[in-house]
Amino acid sequence: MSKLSFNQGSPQFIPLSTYRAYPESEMETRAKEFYEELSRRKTIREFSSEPVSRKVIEQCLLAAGTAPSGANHQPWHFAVVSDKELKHRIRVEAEIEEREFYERRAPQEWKDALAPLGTDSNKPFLEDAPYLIAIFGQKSTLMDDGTAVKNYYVPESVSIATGFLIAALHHAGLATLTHTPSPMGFLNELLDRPDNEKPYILLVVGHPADHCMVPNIRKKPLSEIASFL
Ligand code: IYR
Repeated sequence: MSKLSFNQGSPQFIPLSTYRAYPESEMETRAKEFYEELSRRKTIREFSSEPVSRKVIEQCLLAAGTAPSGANHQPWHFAVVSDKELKHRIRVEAEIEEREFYERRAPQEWKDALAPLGTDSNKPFLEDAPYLIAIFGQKSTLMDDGTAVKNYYVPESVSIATGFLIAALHHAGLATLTHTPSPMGFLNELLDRPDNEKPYILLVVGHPADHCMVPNIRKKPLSEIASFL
């Protein structure tokens, strides 16, 4: 019997009612259109401070929450930050780690790999963007009685939910940056998250700044990312 209220315990099955089938030609069109929509997404590093409706963010988080997860434990938490002072504190802490990374920790090979992206330790977007979403993975789920239930495939589950979130935000007309200051334990402290949670990604969300520039990079063609056996 599962202790988690969202899982029913002994198997309980209901008919699949949400699946939709399409004729083959429509499937091809839908697949192509979805690819075209996603291929317009670019990671940006120059955000405008134009406000974003909380409703849009909430709806996109619901989309992220539909992701599959190990044993349906949904081992994620999204800490949504819009408070100016808190964003400032996150920027200060992130830049400490980033300076350490760029000036000391990063091996030359890593710095060479980042050169085409033009990144450095200065992170103004952490204050410019209207929202920062810190994505935490939960090693265990804490029950009301204080006991902990182990979660499974946490990195996989959190990554899938993050992918859904990025796609949903893009679809809604927002831009993102998947920022990973490392280590980012400071997020637990600043955002008051418990020890069973580990920060995975700090997602920067908003509209692009006027005249936003992006690196001139490309995605690999199908032949380089897939094999059919
Ligand atoms: N976290 C650093 C470095 C960085 C690392 C990778 I891998 C990137 O794709 C981009 C940046 C930073 O945010 O600058």
